[in-house]
Amino acid sequence: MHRKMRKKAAVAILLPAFLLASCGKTGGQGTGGRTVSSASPAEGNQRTLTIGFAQVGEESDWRMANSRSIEETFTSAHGYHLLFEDAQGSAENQITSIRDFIQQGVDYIVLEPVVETGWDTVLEEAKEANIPVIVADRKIEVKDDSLYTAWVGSDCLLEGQKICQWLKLFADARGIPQTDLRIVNLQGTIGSTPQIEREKGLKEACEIYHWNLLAQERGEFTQAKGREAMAELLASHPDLNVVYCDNDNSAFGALETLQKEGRKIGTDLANGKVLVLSFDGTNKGLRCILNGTIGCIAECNPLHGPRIESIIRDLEEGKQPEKIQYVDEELFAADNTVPEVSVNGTSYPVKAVTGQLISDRGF
Ligand code: GYE
Repeated sequence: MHRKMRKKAAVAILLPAFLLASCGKTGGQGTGGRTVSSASPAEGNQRTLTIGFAQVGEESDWRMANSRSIEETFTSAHGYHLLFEDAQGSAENQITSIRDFIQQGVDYIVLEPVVETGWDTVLEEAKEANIPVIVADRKIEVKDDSLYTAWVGSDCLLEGQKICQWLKLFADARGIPQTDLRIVNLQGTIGSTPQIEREKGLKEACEIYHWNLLAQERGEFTQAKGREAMAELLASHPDLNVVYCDNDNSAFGALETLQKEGRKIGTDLANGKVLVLSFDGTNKGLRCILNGTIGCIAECNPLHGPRIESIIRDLEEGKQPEKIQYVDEELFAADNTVPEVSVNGTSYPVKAVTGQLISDRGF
């Protein structure tokens, strides 16, 4: 009851701040630290919204861009007090942070979960405390969907399906029999949505096109683990010719190892090159497409700050946001050998990477 009253008051007084924000006020700078931004709304005396944000960690370029997007969105100048907690890759730490947020009586909890399961109890506690929970990036699997208000993030299954469709059509275009594809998978954090869904896309395609999935090894979404996992895979499967990396950073590690081991890297499978595929499309990832070391990248967009803010704005205005919100994403390759891919009846163009395209992007 008490919370409802507070929320109503906020609707009336926060609106002008949001309108101002959409009239060209800049996003402001990050908090400069990893914990708290100072609590002073820029305009008038409207109530500051306290946001408890439970972040996964700092494992990848994607994650760093995602954290920046959050910090640049939830600034004190825009009427927010951001409590930013970095879980260093541990779901346990995230549970502790959520309990702290509840204790502190934050207005909203934003969770980017490490893995999909294990959230029921702590989110019931948030619900009892009447604190809305917004889930972003990775998904959660809970018995009761009312434990979170909305989710925004990527369709990682679609990303996997798109990149597999590209590989299929690329092999066709180059006259490589599908059965000649010998694939290894560098897996992201086991039990996380991108790992689960990108693997599903790959395994579906292996069934349909009779690809050989030689092995899977944990790359943990990091460059260091990607490097190590690639060394093991090369030792046990020297005949591999495609590396399906669950993100750009594990691909960077894989590339280092392939180079060190003297393997030829590129799209020319017929001449013994190893074809590397990846997800994210960070600046550095796209530059690898330009220099010929990554063949294709399915974009995974990390700029969730404004998307989460728009959900919070809806809630503050008494509107019901869409429960599940997918982000539109692109597919990148060096050229138009494959002009488009088609998944479940929808066509997606393949974008040829240029220097201009890279410098125009926000991450
Ligand atoms: O692909 C990877 C990051 O959860 C979608 O996590 C995100 C993934 C992203 O570390 O680079």
